[in-house]
Amino acid sequence: MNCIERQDPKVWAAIAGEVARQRDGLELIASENYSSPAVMQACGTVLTNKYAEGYPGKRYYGGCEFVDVAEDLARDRAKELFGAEHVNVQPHAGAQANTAVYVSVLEAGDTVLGLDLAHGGHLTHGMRLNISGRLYHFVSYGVRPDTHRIDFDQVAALARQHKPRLIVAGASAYPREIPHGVFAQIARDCGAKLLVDMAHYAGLVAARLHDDPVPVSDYVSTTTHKTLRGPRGGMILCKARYAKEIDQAVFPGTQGGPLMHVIAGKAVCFREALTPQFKQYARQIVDNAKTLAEVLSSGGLELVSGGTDNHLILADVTPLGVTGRAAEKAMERCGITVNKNMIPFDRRKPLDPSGIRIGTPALTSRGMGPDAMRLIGRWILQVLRSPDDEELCTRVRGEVSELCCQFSLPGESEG
Ligand code: DSN
Repeated sequence: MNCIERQDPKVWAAIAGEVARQRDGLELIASENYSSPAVMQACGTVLTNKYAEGYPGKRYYGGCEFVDVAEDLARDRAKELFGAEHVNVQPHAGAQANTAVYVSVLEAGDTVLGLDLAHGGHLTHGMRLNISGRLYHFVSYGVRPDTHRIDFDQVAALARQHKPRLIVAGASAYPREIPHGVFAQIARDCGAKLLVDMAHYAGLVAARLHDDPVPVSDYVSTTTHKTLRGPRGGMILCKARYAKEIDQAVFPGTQGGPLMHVIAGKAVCFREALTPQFKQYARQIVDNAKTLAEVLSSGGLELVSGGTDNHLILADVTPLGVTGRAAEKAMERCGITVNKNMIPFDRRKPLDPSGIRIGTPALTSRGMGPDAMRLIGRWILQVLRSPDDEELCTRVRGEVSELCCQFSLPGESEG
């Protein structure tokens, strides 16, 4: 019995339930992953006890000599991994990373271009209830109706018309590679700065499989827990000339004490991402997504943009006579976890949209490959064609469990 179980059985029951859920089900949420035991151990250390407001060598508290080592390791490794001139590893999450960039570049009321949430953007790219949309004047660009690719003619026209101070590129539900250089040219032409939010595909950038935003952008923000497979957290990369303003915008601008245990986890993650094995892992994420996309598309799902270049698939499920919400629920009952999602030009509402978003980073971390993807694709199609068929659901649930038994969670087989 461990000490949580002994002291607090209710919390332990929740943790144990989640362990079983993650082990016995198929995790296909595009923004989730399984971090390594080393990353999780770093996050569960005494570093959580330490206050360290400030930066290595310039802290507002004594006793920071060891956390300074951890933060320097994280910064140096992130710089090496992404070829960045400056890195801030303190943002608690991607939303905080984006907010800090906004605080450093913008005044309230300034104009910013960002991808429409309904076309694959993110809450922090100007959604009206988010602080980004409340403080700044965001103008949304979208994807083309025929190709579902970013409409760069529209981006350029909006940039000429609105003369934004900042352009935000990057997405959370966009299945194609983003050509960051095109954004950089548009930003240069209108005198704007460029922020690329690569949270979803940072692992693919680290593995040099996706167009690299770092050389062409002023700022790059990311989370560390999606394709990058680290602890839950955020990070900002920028040109050296912006280092002072970015560091000030994170602390004391928008955050207090950094989460030093998580920063240690980020350092461990970046070291893992520098290995050839990580590159192989990232390649398999994309291969798996392409295989799954082919099966789903040939079974009648309409894929946004017709397929995928990265770790995710956005599928219109309505051709099978089911909505996004019903699809999510039916698949969940069978042990397959995805999220309902708006598709571009969706006629339905966000709480019951036409689509689902499916991602392969987590299952790839379990070691699953194309054979498993083909099986999973067939199960998804069967369930979506008959979402209320209890007998089918019981059979698929059993088959999902059998597959999960063959692929342990990262580190589990090490005992
Ligand atoms: N909520 C995350 C996602 O699922 O894409 C983005 O922050």
